[in-house]
Amino acid sequence: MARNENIQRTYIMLKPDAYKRKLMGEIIGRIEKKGFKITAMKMMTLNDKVLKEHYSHIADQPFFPEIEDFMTSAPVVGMIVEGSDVITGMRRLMGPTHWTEAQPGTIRGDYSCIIGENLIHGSDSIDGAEEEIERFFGKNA
Ligand code: IDP
Ligand code: MG
Repeated sequence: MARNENIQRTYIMLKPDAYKRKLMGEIIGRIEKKGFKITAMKMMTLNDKVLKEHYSHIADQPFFPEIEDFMTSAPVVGMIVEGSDVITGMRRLMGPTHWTEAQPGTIRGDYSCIIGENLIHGSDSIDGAEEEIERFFGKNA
């Protein structure tokens, strides 16, 4: 690796639509092929409590009950992903939140056409990533 690389880690989560549509392998493959390193991975089913914490910034939105139903409807796969500028890098690989804005070639641009069901979560800041990693993998992760 080059010297000036800004190694970070991020919390990535494949949402229930990835599980139901059997797109988990495809998405994990894209992360691996990009060159980022998956250092932890687990499948789990979320409950309302952890979801409210994870999505506290949208918990008062009118669409939140739908998100809650969707996010608890099937397993998710949580991952810690490591690499140079991986927080921004993963957000680029994912594409923007709204599929109408996501370019083909991105995960959301290629596979999503429903706003709430956009396949993948990725942390949006260093502090956010550390908080989410602790939430889903514990303090010592
Ligand atoms: P992000 O996942 O791209 O970081 P956030 O703004 O953190 O986007 O929102 C969390 C999730 O809430 C989104 O991924 C999406 O599934 C859902 N969401 C955001 N805005 C809307 C909306 O306007 N309608 C329905 N669902 C939404
Ligand atoms: Mg977000």
